[in-house]
Amino acid sequence: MIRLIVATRNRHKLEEIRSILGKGVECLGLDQWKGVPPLPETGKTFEENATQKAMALAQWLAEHEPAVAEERAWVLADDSGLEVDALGGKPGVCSARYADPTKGQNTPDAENNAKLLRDLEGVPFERRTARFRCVLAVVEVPPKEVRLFEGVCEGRIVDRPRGSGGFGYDPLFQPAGYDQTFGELPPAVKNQISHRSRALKKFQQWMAEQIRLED
Ligand code: ITT
Repeated sequence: MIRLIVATRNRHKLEEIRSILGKGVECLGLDQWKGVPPLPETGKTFEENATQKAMALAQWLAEHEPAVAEERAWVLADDSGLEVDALGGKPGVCSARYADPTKGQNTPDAENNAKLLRDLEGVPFERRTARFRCVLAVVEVPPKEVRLFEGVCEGRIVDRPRGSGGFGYDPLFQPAGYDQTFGELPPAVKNQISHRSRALKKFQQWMAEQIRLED
Protein backbone atom coordinates (compact mmCIF):
# COMPACT_ATOMS: atom_id res chain seq x y z
CA MET A 1 0.00 0.00 0.00
CA ILE A 2 1.25 3.50 -0.82
CA ARG A 3 1.91 5.63 2.24
CA LEU A 4 1.24 9.31 1.63
CA ILE A 5 1.88 12.06 4.14
CA VAL A 6 -0.25 15.09 3.34
CA ALA A 7 1.44 18.44 4.03
CA THR A 8 -1.65 20.44 4.93
CA ARG A 9 -3.14 22.00 8.02
CA ASN A 10 -6.48 22.40 6.23
CA ARG A 11 -8.62 19.48 7.48
CA HIS A 12 -11.14 19.89 4.63
CA LYS A 13 -8.41 19.38 2.04
CA LEU A 14 -7.18 16.28 3.87
CA GLU A 15 -10.71 14.85 4.01
CA GLU A 16 -11.23 15.46 0.27
CA ILE A 17 -7.84 13.96 -0.63
CA ARG A 18 -8.58 10.85 1.46
CA SER A 19 -12.00 10.42 -0.06
CA ILE A 20 -10.79 10.92 -3.67
CA LEU A 21 -7.81 8.56 -3.35
CA GLY A 22 -9.88 5.88 -1.63
CA LYS A 23 -8.72 2.71 0.06
CA GLY A 24 -5.62 1.94 -2.01
CA VAL A 25 -3.60 4.75 -0.38
CA GLU A 26 -2.79 5.24 3.28
CA CYS A 27 -3.17 9.01 3.73
CA LEU A 28 -1.61 10.37 6.91
CA GLY A 29 -2.13 13.89 8.23
CA LEU A 30 0.33 16.10 10.10
CA ASP A 31 -1.30 15.25 13.44
CA GLN A 32 0.70 11.99 13.39
CA TRP A 33 3.88 13.88 14.30
CA LYS A 34 4.49 16.36 17.06
CA GLY A 35 6.64 19.34 16.29
CA VAL A 36 6.23 19.74 12.52
CA PRO A 37 7.02 23.45 12.07
CA PRO A 38 4.80 25.80 10.02
CA LEU A 39 5.45 24.99 6.37
CA PRO A 40 6.67 27.88 4.22
CA GLU A 41 4.53 29.25 1.36
CA THR A 42 6.18 32.50 0.32
CA GLY A 43 6.09 31.94 -3.45
CA LYS A 44 4.25 33.87 -6.14
CA THR A 45 2.76 30.80 -7.84
CA PHE A 46 0.87 27.68 -6.80
CA GLU A 47 3.79 25.61 -8.13
CA GLU A 48 6.34 27.40 -5.94
CA ASN A 49 4.18 27.16 -2.82
CA ALA A 50 3.29 23.50 -3.29
CA THR A 51 6.99 22.70 -3.84
CA GLN A 52 8.04 24.67 -0.74
CA LYS A 53 5.51 22.87 1.47
CA ALA A 54 6.35 19.39 0.16
CA MET A 55 10.14 19.87 0.35
CA ALA A 56 10.04 21.40 3.84
CA LEU A 57 7.97 18.52 5.24
CA ALA A 58 9.99 15.79 3.48
CA GLN A 59 13.23 17.32 4.80
CA TRP A 60 11.83 17.61 8.31
CA LEU A 61 10.64 14.00 8.31
CA ALA A 62 13.99 12.75 6.97
CA GLU A 63 15.80 14.57 9.81
CA HIS A 64 13.40 13.87 12.68
CA GLU A 65 11.57 10.65 11.82
CA PRO A 66 14.04 8.20 10.24
CA ALA A 67 11.46 5.39 10.44
CA VAL A 68 9.36 7.21 7.82
CA ALA A 69 12.17 7.07 5.25
CA GLU A 70 12.89 3.41 6.05
CA GLU A 71 9.26 2.43 5.47
CA ARG A 72 9.17 4.33 2.16
CA ALA A 73 6.73 7.21 2.13
CA TRP A 74 5.80 10.09 -0.11
CA VAL A 75 4.87 13.63 0.87
CA LEU A 76 2.07 15.36 -1.02
CA ALA A 77 1.37 19.11 -0.72
CA ASP A 78 -1.66 20.88 -2.22
CA ASP A 79 -1.54 24.57 -3.07
CA SER A 80 -4.79 25.82 -4.47
CA GLY A 81 -7.00 28.83 -4.91
CA LEU A 82 -9.62 30.71 -6.87
CA GLU A 83 -8.85 32.86 -9.95
CA VAL A 84 -11.56 35.38 -10.89
CA ASP A 85 -11.25 36.85 -14.41
CA ALA A 86 -12.97 40.18 -13.59
CA LEU A 87 -10.39 40.68 -10.80
CA GLY A 88 -7.37 39.95 -13.00
CA GLY A 89 -6.94 36.45 -11.52
CA LYS A 90 -7.30 37.43 -7.85
CA PRO A 91 -7.43 36.12 -5.15
CA GLY A 92 -5.14 33.43 -6.69
CA VAL A 93 -2.29 32.36 -4.41
CA CYS A 94 -3.66 34.72 -1.73
CA SER A 95 -7.05 32.91 -1.61
CA ALA A 96 -6.70 31.76 2.01
CA ARG A 97 -5.83 35.29 3.25
CA TYR A 98 -7.74 37.47 0.77
CA ALA A 99 -9.82 39.58 3.18
CA ASP A 100 -7.10 40.11 5.77
CA PRO A 101 -3.46 39.36 4.89
CA THR A 102 -2.48 40.12 8.53
CA LYS A 103 -4.44 37.08 9.72
CA GLY A 104 -2.66 34.90 7.19
CA GLN A 105 -4.13 31.47 6.57
CA ASN A 106 -6.45 31.98 9.58
CA THR A 107 -8.74 34.46 7.82
CA PRO A 108 -12.30 33.08 8.23
CA ASP A 109 -13.90 31.76 5.01
CA ALA A 110 -16.95 34.02 5.59
CA GLU A 111 -14.73 37.15 5.53
CA ASN A 112 -13.00 36.07 2.32
CA ASN A 113 -16.38 35.32 0.71
CA ALA A 114 -17.82 38.68 1.78
CA LYS A 115 -14.84 40.52 0.29
CA LEU A 116 -15.13 38.61 -2.97
CA LEU A 117 -18.82 39.55 -3.26
CA ARG A 118 -18.03 43.22 -2.54
CA ASP A 119 -15.26 43.25 -5.16
CA LEU A 120 -17.67 41.79 -7.75
CA GLU A 121 -20.61 44.08 -6.99
CA GLY A 122 -22.30 45.17 -10.22
CA VAL A 123 -20.48 42.61 -12.38
CA PRO A 124 -23.10 40.63 -14.35
CA PHE A 125 -23.23 36.82 -14.16
CA GLU A 126 -21.81 36.32 -17.68
CA ARG A 127 -18.66 38.20 -16.66
CA ARG A 128 -18.19 36.45 -13.31
CA THR A 129 -16.13 33.63 -14.80
CA ALA A 130 -13.60 31.99 -12.49
CA ARG A 131 -11.68 28.80 -11.89
CA PHE A 132 -10.32 26.82 -9.00
CA ARG A 133 -6.74 25.72 -9.56
CA CYS A 134 -4.87 23.05 -7.60
CA VAL A 135 -1.19 22.19 -7.87
CA LEU A 136 0.07 19.09 -6.08
CA ALA A 137 3.75 18.63 -5.32
CA VAL A 138 4.88 15.08 -4.57
CA VAL A 139 8.29 14.07 -3.25
CA GLU A 140 9.77 11.01 -1.61
CA VAL A 141 11.22 11.00 1.92
CA PRO A 142 14.13 11.85 1.95
CA PRO A 143 13.41 14.45 -0.77
CA LYS A 144 14.79 14.06 -4.27
CA GLU A 145 12.96 15.15 -7.39
CA VAL A 146 9.63 17.01 -7.00
CA ARG A 147 6.75 16.06 -9.32
CA LEU A 148 3.92 18.53 -9.99
CA PHE A 149 0.33 17.74 -11.02
CA GLU A 150 -2.26 20.40 -11.88
CA GLY A 151 -6.04 20.40 -12.00
CA VAL A 152 -8.48 23.16 -12.96
CA CYS A 153 -12.25 23.48 -12.53
CA GLU A 154 -14.02 26.25 -14.49
CA GLY A 155 -17.15 28.01 -13.26
CA ARG A 156 -18.72 31.31 -12.17
CA ILE A 157 -19.12 33.28 -8.95
CA VAL A 158 -22.77 33.58 -7.85
CA ASP A 159 -24.21 36.70 -6.15
CA ARG A 160 -24.75 35.29 -2.62
CA PRO A 161 -23.47 32.29 -0.63
CA ARG A 162 -25.50 29.16 -1.43
CA GLY A 163 -25.20 25.89 0.51
CA SER A 164 -23.10 24.85 3.47
CA GLY A 165 -21.09 21.97 2.00
CA GLY A 166 -17.37 22.01 1.32
CA PHE A 167 -15.16 24.86 2.54
CA GLY A 168 -13.55 28.13 1.47
CA TYR A 169 -15.23 29.70 -1.57
CA ASP A 170 -17.44 26.64 -2.28
CA PRO A 171 -20.78 28.43 -1.46
CA LEU A 172 -19.95 31.07 -4.12
CA PHE A 173 -18.63 28.79 -6.89
CA GLN A 174 -20.96 27.31 -9.49
CA PRO A 175 -19.04 24.82 -11.62
CA ALA A 176 -19.63 24.97 -15.40
CA GLY A 177 -22.52 22.71 -16.46
CA TYR A 178 -24.27 22.80 -13.04
CA ASP A 179 -27.00 25.01 -11.53
CA GLN A 180 -25.83 24.49 -7.96
CA THR A 181 -22.73 25.71 -6.16
CA PHE A 182 -20.07 23.44 -4.65
CA GLY A 183 -21.71 24.37 -1.33
CA GLU A 184 -25.01 22.85 -2.54
CA LEU A 185 -23.76 19.86 -4.56
CA PRO A 186 -23.12 16.57 -2.72
CA PRO A 187 -19.44 16.04 -1.81
CA ALA A 188 -19.30 13.05 -4.18
CA VAL A 189 -20.12 15.35 -7.12
CA LYS A 190 -17.52 17.94 -6.09
CA ASN A 191 -14.95 15.15 -5.73
CA GLN A 192 -15.70 13.93 -9.28
CA ILE A 193 -15.11 17.26 -11.02
CA SER A 194 -13.04 19.48 -8.72
CA HIS A 195 -9.60 20.95 -9.44
CA ARG A 196 -8.27 18.78 -6.59
CA SER A 197 -9.72 15.55 -7.99
CA ARG A 198 -8.39 16.34 -11.49
CA ALA A 199 -4.88 16.88 -10.10
CA LEU A 200 -5.14 13.77 -7.91
CA LYS A 201 -6.21 11.61 -10.86
CA LYS A 202 -3.03 12.66 -12.71
CA PHE A 203 -0.99 11.85 -9.60
CA GLN A 204 -2.67 8.42 -9.31
CA GLN A 205 -1.86 7.60 -12.94
CA TRP A 206 1.77 8.59 -12.41
CA MET A 207 2.00 6.60 -9.17
CA ALA A 208 0.50 3.50 -10.82
CA GLU A 209 3.16 3.77 -13.54
CA GLN A 210 5.96 4.02 -10.94
CA ILE A 211 4.69 0.92 -9.19
CA ARG A 212 4.42 -0.94 -12.51
CA LEU A 213 8.01 0.01 -13.44
CA GLU A 214 9.33 -1.18 -10.08
CA ASP A 215 7.56 -4.56 -10.19
P1 ITT B 1 -2.42 24.41 3.69
O1 ITT B 1 -1.49 25.43 3.08
O2 ITT B 1 -2.04 24.02 5.09
O3 ITT B 1 -2.63 23.23 2.79
P2 ITT B 1 -4.48 26.42 3.20
O4 ITT B 1 -5.97 26.45 3.39
O5 ITT B 1 -3.71 27.59 3.70
O6 ITT B 1 -3.91 25.06 3.85
P3 ITT B 1 -3.72 27.15 0.50
O7 ITT B 1 -2.64 28.06 0.92
O8 ITT B 1 -3.50 26.23 -0.67
O9 ITT B 1 -4.18 26.18 1.69
O10 ITT B 1 -5.01 28.04 0.24
C1 ITT B 1 -6.11 27.46 -0.35
C2 ITT B 1 -7.31 28.38 -0.23
O11 ITT B 1 -7.97 28.44 -1.49
C3 ITT B 1 -8.29 27.80 0.76
O12 ITT B 1 -8.06 28.27 2.08
C4 ITT B 1 -9.61 28.27 0.17
O13 ITT B 1 -9.88 29.60 0.55
C5 ITT B 1 -9.34 28.22 -1.34
N1 ITT B 1 -9.67 26.88 -1.88
C6 ITT B 1 -8.82 25.95 -2.35
N2 ITT B 1 -9.48 24.84 -2.72
C7 ITT B 1 -10.77 25.06 -2.47
C8 ITT B 1 -11.95 24.30 -2.62
O14 ITT B 1 -11.91 23.05 -3.05
N3 ITT B 1 -13.11 24.86 -2.28
C9 ITT B 1 -13.17 26.12 -1.81
N4 ITT B 1 -12.11 26.90 -1.61
C10 ITT B 1 -10.91 26.40 -1.94
